[in-house]
Amino acid sequence: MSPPAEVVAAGTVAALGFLWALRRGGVERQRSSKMLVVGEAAVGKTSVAKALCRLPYHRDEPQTHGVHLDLLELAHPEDAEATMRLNVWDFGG
Ligand SMILES: Nc1nc2c(ncn2[C@@H]2O[C@H](COP(=O)(O)OP(=O)(O)OP(=O)(O)O)[C@@H](O)[C@H]2O)c(=O)[nH]1
Ligand SMILES: [Mg+2]
Repeated sequence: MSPPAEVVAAGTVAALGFLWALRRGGVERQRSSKMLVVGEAAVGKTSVAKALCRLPYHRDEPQTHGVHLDLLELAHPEDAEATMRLNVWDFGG
């Protein structure tokens, strides 16, 4: 595993620290992403976000106030030990 870009940008000492931590087994790969769902009101953002997260469709889905968070967890296609996480931020329009 190579040091992430932000570690490389922090300089040689940070990159070496990362590599030492990796060698000790102290670095755990993060497999999470964030998706922001934005757009005009009542166009179906929440319905799409819920479908993506395998939640049931509601014909009378209430308006989203502020932001609503959903989580989609998926098995990694190549690493049976790993779980990938998508944090879905569904904003009210
Ligand atoms: N016919 C139809 N209705 C839909 C579809 N997707 C969503 N709706 C309906 O449209 C309305 C608004 O859907 P939402 O998913 O709440 O829309 P939203 O963009 O999240 O709305 P805000 O949270 O107010 O911004 C709800 O009554 C849904 O049931 C669709 O594909 N077809
Ligand atoms: Mg909504």
